[in-house]
Amino acid sequence: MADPLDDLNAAPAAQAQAQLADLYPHAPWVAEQALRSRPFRSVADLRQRLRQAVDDASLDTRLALLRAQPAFGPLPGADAADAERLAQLTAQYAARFGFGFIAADRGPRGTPLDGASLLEDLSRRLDNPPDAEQEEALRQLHRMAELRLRARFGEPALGNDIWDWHEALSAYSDPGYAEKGQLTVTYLTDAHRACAARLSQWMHDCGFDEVGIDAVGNVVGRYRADRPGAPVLMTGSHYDTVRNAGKYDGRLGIFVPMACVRALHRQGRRLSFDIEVIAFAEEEGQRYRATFLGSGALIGGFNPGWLEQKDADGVTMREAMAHAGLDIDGIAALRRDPAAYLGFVEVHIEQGPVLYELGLPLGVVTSINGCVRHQVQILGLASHAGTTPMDRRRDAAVAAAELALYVERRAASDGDSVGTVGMFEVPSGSINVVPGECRFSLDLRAPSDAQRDALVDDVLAELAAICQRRGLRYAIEETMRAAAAPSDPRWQQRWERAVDALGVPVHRMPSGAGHDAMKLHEIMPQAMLFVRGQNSGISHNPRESTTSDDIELAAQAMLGLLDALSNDTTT
Ligand code: HGY
Ligand code: MN
Ligand code: MN
Repeated sequence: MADPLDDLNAAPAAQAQAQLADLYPHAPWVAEQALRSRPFRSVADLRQRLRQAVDDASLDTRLALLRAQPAFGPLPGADAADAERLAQLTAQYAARFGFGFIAADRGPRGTPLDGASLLEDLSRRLDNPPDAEQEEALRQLHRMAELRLRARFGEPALGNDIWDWHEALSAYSDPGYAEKGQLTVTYLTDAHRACAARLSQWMHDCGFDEVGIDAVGNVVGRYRADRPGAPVLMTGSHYDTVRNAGKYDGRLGIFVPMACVRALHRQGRRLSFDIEVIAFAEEEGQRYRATFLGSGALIGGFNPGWLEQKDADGVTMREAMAHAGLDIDGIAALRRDPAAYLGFVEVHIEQGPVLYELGLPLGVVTSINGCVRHQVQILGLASHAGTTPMDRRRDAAVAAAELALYVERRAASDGDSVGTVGMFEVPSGSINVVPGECRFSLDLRAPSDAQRDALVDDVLAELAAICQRRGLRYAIEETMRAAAAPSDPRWQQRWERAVDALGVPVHRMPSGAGHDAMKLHEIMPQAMLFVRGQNSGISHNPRESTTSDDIELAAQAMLGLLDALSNDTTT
């Protein structure tokens, strides 16, 4: 059967134009401009050329493109009230932005969106600043063109399956969250263990030769090489989540390699190395303060002191592990011998807006920011809110708030550091009591360890100064320290070549988020691939999203990397 892309590349200009004319309604110039770049290397290349044609156009031309689009509607399944609300909101929208509401009517999987989602999206986008909304409307046009191209060039089959796996796994959530339709899977809860069982089953179904759950709850799948005693490529990410999380953080880095192994298995192919896919049991440090526990155990970094840490219900990690049937004595043996490994690669959703705003599906990570976290307790004096004069208070919460403002100023002053007070609590506080105690967290990050440590030193010095000035005491515990992890140049280049081979522009970028790769970095070379997040890349939030088209490209990139590695006799 002829390849439709070859046909498009070979077609006379008028015929090629006719084939693409409906991609951007009432704007044939977009396809015309893109066709000047023929031959397209891939459908991804075609999509980028179409996007580039719009990006290269003048502001007036882009506005005219938006204004030329047909009116939005009708809402699927809308009743009279919805139709009325749609009419009102679209009128407000047009008055505010000067063009009609534009939205892809199919979601990240390519399936139809319901009326409620579309109305919610319209209502949310009404709050956008005009220039940001113009960019968003153009992104919607590109997404509609991408969906139309599926009709000609086929569905993203791998991407759709991977997307569906995320949906299925998100059915498991911890009590207190599941009932609210929220996704929270913390270390060794029943939901967490159900995820491990499901992942094990899927790995078996994908054709892994060995699948097991190790002594800390990692799910480990091994797909053997074409020869005995071959080196191992490790890949994977975490399956635990933050509270009220998105579905893709961590999990995308498990499912993409699983789908690659499934593809190899279906083709009856073996590579020159074993592939070890690991679903790390704990990275987020939500139930217990320990973080990167799953990947840390593989580098000999499991701290036995963690076993006595207690969760919010007073359950120790030791008790949770025993309840889960894990063999604590087997933890030390999990340490991997680096000599047996080629390296570690991780696919992860970007968790930020860079790729979304650049209009790129993939990014190659150059370095992962270093991070230090603390838990802090400030102690003052609880006293009557009505009778304690303002100059006689020892208010622990105000001191913590003063430090939080300092963290914001000080981190911003570096330009590329970040500082967050993510947890902030007045234990047993009352509306009419001056807070005598305040507990809060510190999360400080920077692209290099030296910059990170300078930030930490300054913040801790300010904490001491504030407490000194206000007559307060404080206690502080460092709960995590992860070194900045620059990508190994050879492995970064492997990702770059794999992305380039897809006809996707290679974009290099740092990671502000921490990842399991920074743990494996301590014993073997590593590099990561980022996948664009939808909704401006929001993450650690239920609106986290990615399309099956972008997931497809990530899977194809990984397959390309695996193939190239298998043929690379220098490894
Ligand atoms: O916090 C982080 O950077 C990661 O998501 N655990
Ligand atoms: Mn995370
Ligand atoms: Mn993550």
